[in-house]
Amino acid sequence: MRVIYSEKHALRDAKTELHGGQLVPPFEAPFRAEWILDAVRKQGHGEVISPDPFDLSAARKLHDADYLDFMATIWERWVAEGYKGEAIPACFPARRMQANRPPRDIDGALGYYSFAAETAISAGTWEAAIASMQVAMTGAKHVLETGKPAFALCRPPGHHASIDQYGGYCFINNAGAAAQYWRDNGMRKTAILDVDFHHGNGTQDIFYKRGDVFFASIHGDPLDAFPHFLGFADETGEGEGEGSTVNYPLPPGTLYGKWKEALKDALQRIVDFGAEGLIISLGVDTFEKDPISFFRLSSDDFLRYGEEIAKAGLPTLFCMEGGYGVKEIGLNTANVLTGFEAGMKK
Ligand code: OKP
Ligand code: ZN
Repeated sequence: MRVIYSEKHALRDAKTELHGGQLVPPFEAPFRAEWILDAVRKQGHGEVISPDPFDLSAARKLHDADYLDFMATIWERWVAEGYKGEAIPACFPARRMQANRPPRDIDGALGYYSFAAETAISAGTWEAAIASMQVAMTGAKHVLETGKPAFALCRPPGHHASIDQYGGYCFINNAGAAAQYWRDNGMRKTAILDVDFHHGNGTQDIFYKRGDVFFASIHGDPLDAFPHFLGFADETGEGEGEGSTVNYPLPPGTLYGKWKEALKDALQRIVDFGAEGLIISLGVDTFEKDPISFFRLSSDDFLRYGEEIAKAGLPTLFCMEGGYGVKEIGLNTANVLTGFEAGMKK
């Protein structure tokens, strides 16, 4: 399978993540992309290309202009402010406060344009985020032009990035940019299936009122897992998007059997919707040994579900999202791609 990768991911190398009351080295770190690239090569997915230099015009259809301006300038503003650490928000527009006036003050702006505090902004973060989006869009272009699948090795991930907020290690919605590319280049309907352990709140937010991009997510129940405040089964879309969002929140300890039922249901819904292409937000943090998640998929389960996805018979782009800590993130990612290719031949 064609792989798209950019060395610029390494520019996203924050030193801190707010975790358990401490500033720890981030779970979302450069080694992830290297381990994944090595493993996909090892399984023969060796045709690795660099991304095309796409500009932000697709991203502008997903994210608000003021959010993108904020993201482009926050690091230099933070440095000019004289702060010593990385940029971390500490005050948010919570219940019964007003969330309609972007503050002039930098601490206020950070809270306004984010929904969580674990993700520290550092030098190079924005450049890496743009490269990650380009990786996804280049993958989308490849799939559209050839009809063949592709793996966009995106880093940083994207599925938590909403219309106007970053968080959960995400800044630009990469899968969303890929879907937008398809829409702008002739596909009438597309679908994003998010199999990362965490709910794709950003992707859902972006497409919630749109009827042209179906969104399905299988994830840890928000009552038990990040991002906590979105991803419930009663969220089904709004307006033109009514019926084109579906969530499968699942409990701690979920094994492949139950997870696969959700996957099959989601794929059926996507086929019924009439999607002409499928984007998989591919997080491998559903793995039993993932350090921050609670599903129990084994490495072989990733092969199996890759095969299931191929049965939908759609032009498919895989966009990397999460998966942390253990060496198996490479194996598990490569297994999905290998399983998918095996399923295509059946
Ligand atoms: C990003 B992606 C750990 C709690 C979780 C943020 C998780 C972001 C996951 N201290 N914090 O969806 O894999
Ligand atoms: Zn995740």
